[in-house]
Amino acid sequence: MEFAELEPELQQWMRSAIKGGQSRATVVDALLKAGYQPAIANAVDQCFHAYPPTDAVPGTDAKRNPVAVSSQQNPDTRFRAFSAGTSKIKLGAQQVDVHFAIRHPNIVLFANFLAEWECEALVEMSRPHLTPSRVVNAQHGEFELKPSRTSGGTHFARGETPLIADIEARIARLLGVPDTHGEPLQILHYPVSAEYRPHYDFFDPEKPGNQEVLASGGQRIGTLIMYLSDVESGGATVFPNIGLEVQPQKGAALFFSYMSEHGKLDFQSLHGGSPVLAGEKWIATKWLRTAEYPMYRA
Ligand code: PD2
Ligand code: ZN
Repeated sequence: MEFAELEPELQQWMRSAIKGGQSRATVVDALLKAGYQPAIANAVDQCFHAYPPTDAVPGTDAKRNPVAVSSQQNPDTRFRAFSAGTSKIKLGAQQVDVHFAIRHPNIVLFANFLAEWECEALVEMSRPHLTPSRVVNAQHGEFELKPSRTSGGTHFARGETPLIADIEARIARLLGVPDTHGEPLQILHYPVSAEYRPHYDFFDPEKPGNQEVLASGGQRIGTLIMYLSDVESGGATVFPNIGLEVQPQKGAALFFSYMSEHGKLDFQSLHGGSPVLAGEKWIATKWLRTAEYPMYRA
């Protein structure tokens, strides 16, 4: 079966799956499950040849990522490398400091990423629009309410307001990934007792219910959690496999990544948001993908 003879929609799906970092086996498997004949594998090979997945590696475009190219790239991830003690990374009006940096898994805590007024503006924009947070069911792909995630949330399309566009440009400059690789900005609110139990932010590529989310923008490769409030008690972001707990601090941002340039997923990135015991917790989360994330998913 020839790639050129396939329906344009199927060609497009195949190209974005490959560009998004999906392996040959995963793409072929998804097509077989969808009812295509084994000869489809030939078309997949032709597509791999014509649109190699290396096109998807972000952070290498000098014009779009001036900060990234002037600094060291982390050999284990698709993002810049950061060292503890680096201070005053100038990003527009904000001067960001590296509070700590861990290599395996790759986790960096930045201080001063957001100004206080930006945190407060994001909270006020979101407060009237909160709905219960959902998780994607890896078996059938539906978004479901689950006791494992009890925050409320809302989201904003890329560049939806000047403030959001500015923050997204800051994230792109800091991490070295184009803003087009970002999902819509999620704003999450945790009242007392709300939590997000330990999970991975990447999608298991073997699970049928994840194929649709993977087809738009490819795999998730990194997460930036921006703390919009302090929390009186509880509410830490925890990494149970490495015994790390990060207490929210208004304006700080926690970055972690979990997919190498070769597509290897890091299972040490298991993380959660522990229950809020007193006060409330507000965060903004930006999830980053291997490839461009379509605007219409906002
Ligand atoms: O609220 C958190 O600390 C948290 C924990 C785990 C947020 C996320 N995951 C997330 O937004 O993915
Ligand atoms: Zn998470």
